[in-house]
Amino acid sequence: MTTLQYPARLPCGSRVLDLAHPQVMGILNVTPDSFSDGGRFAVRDAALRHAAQMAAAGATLIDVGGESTRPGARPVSPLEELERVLPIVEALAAELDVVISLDTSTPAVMREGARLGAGLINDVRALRRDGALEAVAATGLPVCLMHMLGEPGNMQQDPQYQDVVAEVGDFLEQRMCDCEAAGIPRERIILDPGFGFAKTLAHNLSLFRRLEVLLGLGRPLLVGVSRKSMIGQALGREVHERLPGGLALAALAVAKGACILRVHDVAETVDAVRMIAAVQAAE
Ligand code: 7PJ
Repeated sequence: MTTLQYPARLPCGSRVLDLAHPQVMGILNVTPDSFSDGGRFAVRDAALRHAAQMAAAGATLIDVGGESTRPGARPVSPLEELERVLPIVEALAAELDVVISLDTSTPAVMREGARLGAGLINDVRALRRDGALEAVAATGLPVCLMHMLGEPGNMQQDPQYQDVVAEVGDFLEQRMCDCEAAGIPRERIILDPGFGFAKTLAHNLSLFRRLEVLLGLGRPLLVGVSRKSMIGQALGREVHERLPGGLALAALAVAKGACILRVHDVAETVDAVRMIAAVQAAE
């Protein structure tokens, strides 16, 4: 087993994450148009039930998102995002013993969500919206910085890299410096290469193959590949047929040192993680 380059305990508001062991983050979409669950969980009670199921299945984080990042998705106003997300955050924080992660790029959602009990900010735009660095600094919460070029609407228009791993690493290092300058210390940062964001299948596969290189940045890695089109394209599978491919990638990510897995299928992923732990605990 590799030794950690960072402290195992990550304070997330009122809770603490143990990064010495891989943690599973369950995805809770509260967008009516999310591609893989068709917005079925948009209704508040259904969202809460789904979150409780994921927590019971072993998720230690629940990632709440109110803005679809699917290419071509309708833009959501900050007010609409606040109205979708905040009641869910407040209810989850009161009811479940998990870290509530907020999948948002919107400063007002970051600030209000933190006030209502969120423990982590997860931003696919890596705090590049006006006011986002300041908002996260003010919350004192940890943040996941994800790599993406452009915006979700145009990111898949011919993305190009000379060396995808080096360029993703340079971007994340630069964003960490920008965070530090804004008063967000490195100790609060989680990094994510952003699979499927401004990347072709070949880029995604190269990045995954050399994922461990990003551990050199000295911060915990989050990997999100659940049901993504890189699995669909590699295997020729529809969204509902991508679990085996996703579990293979989850296991590989853990072997390469990732410590948070962002997934739809929590119970299955927790079993994969537990199986790896059982082998690693053997003599
Ligand atoms: C990711 C995310 C990811 C992080 C989405 C989807 C698209 N946040 N939000 N990493 N993906 N940190 O789930 O397919 O990969 S939305």
